[in-house]
Amino acid sequence: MDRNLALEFVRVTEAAALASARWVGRGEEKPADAAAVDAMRKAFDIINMDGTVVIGEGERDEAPMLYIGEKVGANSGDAPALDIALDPLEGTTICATGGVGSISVIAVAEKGKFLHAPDTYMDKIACGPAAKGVIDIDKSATENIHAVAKALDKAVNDLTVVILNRPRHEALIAEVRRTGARIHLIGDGDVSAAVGAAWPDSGIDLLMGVGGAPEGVISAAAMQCLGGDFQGRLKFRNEEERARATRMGLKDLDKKFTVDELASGSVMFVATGVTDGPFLKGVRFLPDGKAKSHSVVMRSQTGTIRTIEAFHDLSRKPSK
Ligand code: VTB
Repeated sequence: MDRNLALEFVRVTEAAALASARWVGRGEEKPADAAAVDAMRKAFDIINMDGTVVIGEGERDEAPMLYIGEKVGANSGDAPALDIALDPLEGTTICATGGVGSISVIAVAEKGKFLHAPDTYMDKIACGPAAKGVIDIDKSATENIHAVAKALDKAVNDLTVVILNRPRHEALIAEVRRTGARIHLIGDGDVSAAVGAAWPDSGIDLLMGVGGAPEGVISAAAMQCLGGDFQGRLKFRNEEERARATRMGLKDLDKKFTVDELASGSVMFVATGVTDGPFLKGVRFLPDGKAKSHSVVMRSQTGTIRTIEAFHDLSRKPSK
């Protein structure tokens, strides 16, 4: 995969982040998301690739743009065939409320290297490089917390676990509290939280609990670049969801997926902050029609992590 592409993709997440950042705190999720989708879709057209969306805004009949299976990129004929996992605005509610950790994100892999995850739930666990190999989603939260604390050479009560604040996590939260570990409850945005677990100085050591499966694949791509670890298991609420997973080609619906089974080969992860979060700052609108964005570009092949602060003159953007 051409390494220069990684730097091209940052334009795509920047465009989506700048567009949705206009909607921060306005209490409207749909237009915020639509702005991000529209900007991301347009920005893809300038990239020379034969891209296929494998994790996107939904199935073809439910999403007008960036649906699963949609072709993206200006394919000049000899362009690389790539699979794209994207979320133009991960954390629409965060954006609508001006909360913490909404991002625009794209992960890219060679053909067939992402799990084609259905839009169901996934039980997840994620940690940073120092604890890679010690987590196991089949073990109890208590066992995982003790294993991670040991790997990080920290006392358990110095560990911070991020969990989505949902009624379904009542028992998990109670168990984690019993271990003495600290908990950071989040309203949404478990991609930011998963990346945070592998990001130095984010204040997050571990992510646990059930979130979206598409977000799990995107998080796994980030972990491949950062050297962190991730495991997931799909969670279905009903037979319709199980049928959807089967339709997408999954055989063992109860399988424990390792990070390598979710995202493998040469992977790229590119994200731009919409609101401030554990690893990225949000968009700042500056005087004179300018704006500043903060992005990260990472590749699994080399492990290089670039953060990019960009100053934009919005009056000179081609889409204007
Ligand atoms: C999480 C969260 C996302 O979906 O994956 C969540 O990180 C899971 O769904 O930001 P529920 O809201 O039903 O718990 C999001 O909130 C939105 O994609």
